[in-house]
Amino acid sequence: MTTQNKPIELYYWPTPNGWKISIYLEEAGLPYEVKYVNIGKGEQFEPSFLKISPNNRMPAIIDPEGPGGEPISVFESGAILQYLGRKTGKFYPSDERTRVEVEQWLFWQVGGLGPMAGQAHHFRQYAPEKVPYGINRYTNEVNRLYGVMNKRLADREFLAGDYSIADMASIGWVKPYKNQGQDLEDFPHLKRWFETIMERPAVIRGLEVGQEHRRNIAEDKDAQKVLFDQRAR
Ligand SMILES: N[C@@H](CCC(=O)N[C@@H](CS)C(=O)NCC(=O)O)C(=O)O
Repeated sequence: MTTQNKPIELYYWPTPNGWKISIYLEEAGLPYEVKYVNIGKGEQFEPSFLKISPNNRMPAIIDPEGPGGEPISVFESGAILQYLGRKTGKFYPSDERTRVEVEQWLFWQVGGLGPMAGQAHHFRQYAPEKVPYGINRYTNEVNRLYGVMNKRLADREFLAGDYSIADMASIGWVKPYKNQGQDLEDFPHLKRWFETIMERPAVIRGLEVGQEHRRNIAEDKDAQKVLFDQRAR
């Protein structure tokens, strides 16, 4: 059992990428302290945050009790999940075959489902002009990815063996399926997976973290300027 005396600092905003880590920390029972990074107000550009997350994106963590008992910071949600999984031995199997299974689906989420669903949200909800090409392209791509998950889940309960960091990475990106133009009735195995995971008490708690800060970016022009007008600095 991992004993963690000092809480893990979670740099967070309540979005699908942030939820991955609040869910993990709740599932693993690790103590943590939430440091809100208001991405609609530009707090991701604070020099102190860029030091731990040079890509100006949350989530990130600082574990005061990292390797050798020294602090370590980690950015990129997939790397954070792997780090925490190795640290605790929970939800990230150490057997090589099952670990590879989990990693394939974790990277599938981080490199595929997340970015494509993000673009679907962008073109469907946030783009100031309705661009049919962008809407169709990303709505179709998310539809394809949901189909891949649905097939995968036809003969197994979770994406990769037991419930794992791969499922935790994906659940928050399926939660807003309506805003991605999808209908879970078209994907019965995915729907069953979604409903099973959404009932887990730790998932419910993880999704609740900072819920009071959630804003509709579609109605917030200042946040749109901060988030959608970025160039190299
Ligand atoms: N690949 C990153 C993506 C993280 C990400 O896109 N985070 C968004 C919120 S969901 C963010 O911090 N955006 C701030 C910005 O765009 O400046 C990860 O998986 O951690």
